[in-house]
Amino acid sequence: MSLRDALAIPSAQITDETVYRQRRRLLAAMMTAPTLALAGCGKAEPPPPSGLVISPEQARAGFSTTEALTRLEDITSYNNFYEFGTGKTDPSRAARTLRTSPWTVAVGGACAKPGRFSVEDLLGARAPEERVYRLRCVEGWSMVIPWLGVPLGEVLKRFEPDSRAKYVAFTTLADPRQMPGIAYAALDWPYREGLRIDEAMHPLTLLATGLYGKPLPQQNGAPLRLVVPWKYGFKSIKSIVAITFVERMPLTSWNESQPSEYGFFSNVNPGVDHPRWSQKTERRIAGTASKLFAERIPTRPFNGYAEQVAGLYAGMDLRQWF
Ligand SMILES: Nc1nc2c(c(=O)[nH]1)N[C@H]1C(S)=C(S)[C@@H](COP(=O)(O)O)O[C@H]1N2
Ligand SMILES: [Mo]
Repeated sequence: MSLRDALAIPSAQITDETVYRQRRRLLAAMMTAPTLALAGCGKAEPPPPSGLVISPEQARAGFSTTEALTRLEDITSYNNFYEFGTGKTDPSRAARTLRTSPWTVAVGGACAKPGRFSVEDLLGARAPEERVYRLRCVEGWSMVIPWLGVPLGEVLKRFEPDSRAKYVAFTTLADPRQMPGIAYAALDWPYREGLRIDEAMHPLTLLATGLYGKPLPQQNGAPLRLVVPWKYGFKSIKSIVAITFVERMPLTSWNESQPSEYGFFSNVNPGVDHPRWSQKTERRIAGTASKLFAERIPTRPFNGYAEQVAGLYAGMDLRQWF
């Protein structure tokens, strides 16, 4: 069985985080199995602290990391999803009522094959793959999350964007009956985000459908959310209902609400501070440390993905295009 096959264990078989971590250790053992067979009764190398198995290719591509994972409990109870309230624990309680099936996504704009699609049809035949990414919120905290998803570029290609498609705009559901936060003008609803087409097509950009081997919890943006690991977390828009290819830089919710604080690009950049807080360090909520005792670590340019993405911004003044 290949590593890829092993990771395709149906999500229904994976019950919780403990099982997920055990599965990673099992995979580690399988990777060293040939050596074991030769040695007869040898002992496998202990897995890295997180239990992750990272191939050099995955590491080079930025698709995974050996950094300690954030606990499932923290990923699902410390959220930003303003449609369900602005408190960190609001979404974990209020989003339980979000109906994620059936769910349709409208794809349109500058492309040859627009339409309305179920999540299944949108994703096509491609099986979700695992990506372990750092998530850095502009508020100064970060997590390490094992996502499941499909590269966004692979999905977008099927709609045959044309030469006018310079950007891609995304929209979140805005249903006041399901989303109590919509009653408050925290943002101008619906939540909107956007990427330049080359950012959208970059292999690191993920359309996530799950985490920790299971479908996405509602508070994390079920059934379908964007994950752009080198940008501040607010670019990773949740519960997407529309994807539109556009010619001009689209208006995005945070940029619209506070243009001097939140730029369109919003690449993680310790050299450019937010007007109200420094971006030089971050509280890493991971491993056994709870959110209260999270360690402060230096923030890296492009959230540690500079090798993979810095080239997208060659020649751009990143102070001007923050
Ligand atoms: N629709 C929508 N998407 C959203 C948000 C939101 O409020 N609404 N918050 C963003 C912010 S600020 C962050 S940091 C991440 C948090 O994702 P998580 O709760 O899954 O960690 O989601 C982003 N996507
Ligand atoms: Mo955020």
